[in-house]
Amino acid sequence: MKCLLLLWLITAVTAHSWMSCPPSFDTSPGRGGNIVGPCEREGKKKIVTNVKAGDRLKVGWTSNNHAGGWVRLALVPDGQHKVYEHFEKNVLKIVCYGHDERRGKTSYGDCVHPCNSRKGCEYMANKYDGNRYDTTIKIPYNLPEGVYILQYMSAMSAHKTFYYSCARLQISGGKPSLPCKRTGLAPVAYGCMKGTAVPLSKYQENTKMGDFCFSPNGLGDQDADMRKVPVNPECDQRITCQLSVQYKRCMEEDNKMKDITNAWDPKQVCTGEVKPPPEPTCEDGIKNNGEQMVDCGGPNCEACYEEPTEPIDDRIYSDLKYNEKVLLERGMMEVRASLVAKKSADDWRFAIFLDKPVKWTHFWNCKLISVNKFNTIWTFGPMPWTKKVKPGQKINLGFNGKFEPDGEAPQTVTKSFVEYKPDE
Ligand SMILES: [Cu+2]
Repeated sequence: MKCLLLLWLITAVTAHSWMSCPPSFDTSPGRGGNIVGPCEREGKKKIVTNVKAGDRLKVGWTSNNHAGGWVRLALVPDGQHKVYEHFEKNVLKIVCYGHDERRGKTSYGDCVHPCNSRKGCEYMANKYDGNRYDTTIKIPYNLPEGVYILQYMSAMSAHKTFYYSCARLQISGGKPSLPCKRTGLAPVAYGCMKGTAVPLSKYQENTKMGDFCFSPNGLGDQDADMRKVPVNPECDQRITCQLSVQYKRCMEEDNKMKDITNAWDPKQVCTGEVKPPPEPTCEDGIKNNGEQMVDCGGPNCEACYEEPTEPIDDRIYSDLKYNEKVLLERGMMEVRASLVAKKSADDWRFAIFLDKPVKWTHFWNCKLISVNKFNTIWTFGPMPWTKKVKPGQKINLGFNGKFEPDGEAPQTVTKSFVEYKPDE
């Protein structure tokens, strides 16, 4: 019985996934995933990756035939890495585990390793390209010089438990005096394929974003400079087809796999040039380039819809105060609008135009008239007690909403408050 149990344990820990970029605590051939955590066992020889404050670092993991789920990345000082809670309170971000996005290549939580995992010399430079088994992280500016442990945690595909993997980073050049208190949850990547067993909420349970500075002089957004070449672009997160449960199909899938000269050292010699992704365009099918929607709007592409204008003649207010408050890490937005009417009207419309989808969940002194399919244009009308407007009357409107907490705050492009005449 004991023998059987042991055998089961050994098979249970083979395959699955771990961090391959930067090299983890265990880079040995045939190692398995680790479900004990907070880190896998570390060998006698400690592998350290050297980075400086402000660097970008490629972080990748083996697909091992799996698809869907998330990866939580956290960073703590060496010595604090034996305790789960320390990682929970120092989360960097939650990103997609990945899946093969090519047509028909992913089914039932699996794809053929390496799936569409990026090769060495390529890196993720666009937050909407997050399904390829890697990401890059920003090394915070406010950490005292020393050794830190980067933790990977994922319950990919249909796995019911988390897998853990850690890497040792020597961080220098930080300014510990920078103040960067954060209270919210860590941002979650956009557009991830879900895992089938463990929901996102389990990755977020008891967590808090770490007090990290991502700008040289304060809080900042950790992915604002994602196009910057990471310090380890040569790192190939795929390792080899030997890890695939379908070795032959893996070899067919990506012939370049066999060119990896030292399969067990993920820090490969980069044979080609570092290949940053193509410059964003208005036709690439990705919401990038400051676009408002996919391939439209923003400073570089054509407008997604006709920009709203408020006809001066229809304006019925003299003074409009508009305050918006954004809780970036929680994905929450509040707007308070207060205005003073300058002439009388029997009915009115208040419209809010946003540069990113917001779902207004609560509003006061008004009712919803319409919203566009992108959740970016919202039109509200009066409640019975705010319908008739007299000169000098003050009207207060309130809106509470939610948005995707992917590190980007929505902004009001414009708003309009006009008289409404139904026969027009
Ligand atoms: Cu598995």
